[in-house]
Amino acid sequence: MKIFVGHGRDGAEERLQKRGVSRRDFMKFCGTVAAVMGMGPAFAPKVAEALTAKRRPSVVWLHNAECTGCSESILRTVQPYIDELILDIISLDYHETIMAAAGEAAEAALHKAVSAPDGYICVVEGGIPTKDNGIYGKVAGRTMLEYNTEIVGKAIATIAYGTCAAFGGVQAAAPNPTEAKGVHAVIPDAPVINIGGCPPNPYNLVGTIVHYLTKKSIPELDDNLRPVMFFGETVHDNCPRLKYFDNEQFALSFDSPEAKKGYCLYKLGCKGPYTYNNCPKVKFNQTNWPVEAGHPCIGCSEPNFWDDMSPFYKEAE
Ligand code: FSX
Ligand code: SF4
Ligand code: F3S
Repeated sequence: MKIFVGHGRDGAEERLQKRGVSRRDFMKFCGTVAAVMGMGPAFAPKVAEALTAKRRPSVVWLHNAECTGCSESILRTVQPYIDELILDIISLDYHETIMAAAGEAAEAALHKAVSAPDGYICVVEGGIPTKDNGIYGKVAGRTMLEYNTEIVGKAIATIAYGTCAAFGGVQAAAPNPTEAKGVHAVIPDAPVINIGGCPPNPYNLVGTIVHYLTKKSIPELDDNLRPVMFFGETVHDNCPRLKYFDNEQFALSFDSPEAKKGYCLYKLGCKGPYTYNNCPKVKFNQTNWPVEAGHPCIGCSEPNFWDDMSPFYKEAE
């Protein structure tokens, strides 16, 4: 698959059609985005309109300490057109993992994007190491701490995509040797939207961008700066196994007949009641999500989940 980074600004629909994405596929995608945002099907044409506008927001995408699963969750979508769509919605001017440019050319692209007169949206993946002035994470000779502070600081808004960027994530788990932190903790004055999840769901990213494009504002956020439209309910609230929880029918081992019957996984460690995310509704690749696949929710969209939600395979105390 060829990804175009820093491409021109003609109609998105036209470009998608050239790459084999039919109008039907596109409208289906817009309908799903509308549903994920909690809007009815009547909102789908508005989504389409926002996504096909000639002027798209310039996006600078930074990588810090992380596993890159957040980008992978977009790039490995089952339907090959979804990653094209997502990357086409935005004018992705700088993305360290997928851009073709390297070295000085990459640095020049970054400089051009951050100097653009219309401004830019920043998407950040990964936690920021802060110990010893940030020397444990560097890109192009500068610490992640330094360039995040500059680029996030100048952005119109920043989307901290994934639990690492939002809350520090795995590298911030005890003993956190690099004193890694989420974007908001490092740059508290910048407008930041947290999309929790390790990995996060790409539809929650698209929905946030569509909200910004259609309403010209950032969505309502919860106390952890996550959009309420995606993180307003717990995994447990919408779990298909909830009826078993209510009837106190629990699977006690993964290979038990009860597990096969779809009984509740609470006693096997499920943290769904304490975890705000829309996985049961949106699923990954519109196909499946941990609890439906037979695995307890480990609370991956919550701050400090590696420490606070573990041991993952033990009933919560
Ligand atoms: Fe973290 Fe993302 Fe988990 Fe991985 O970039 S949220 S470790 S899926 O990759 O940052
Ligand atoms: Fe709740 Fe988890 Fe049981 Fe689902 S499996 S009902 S999320 S405790
Ligand atoms: Fe994460 Fe739990 Fe969803 S582990 S992917 S929030 S089901």
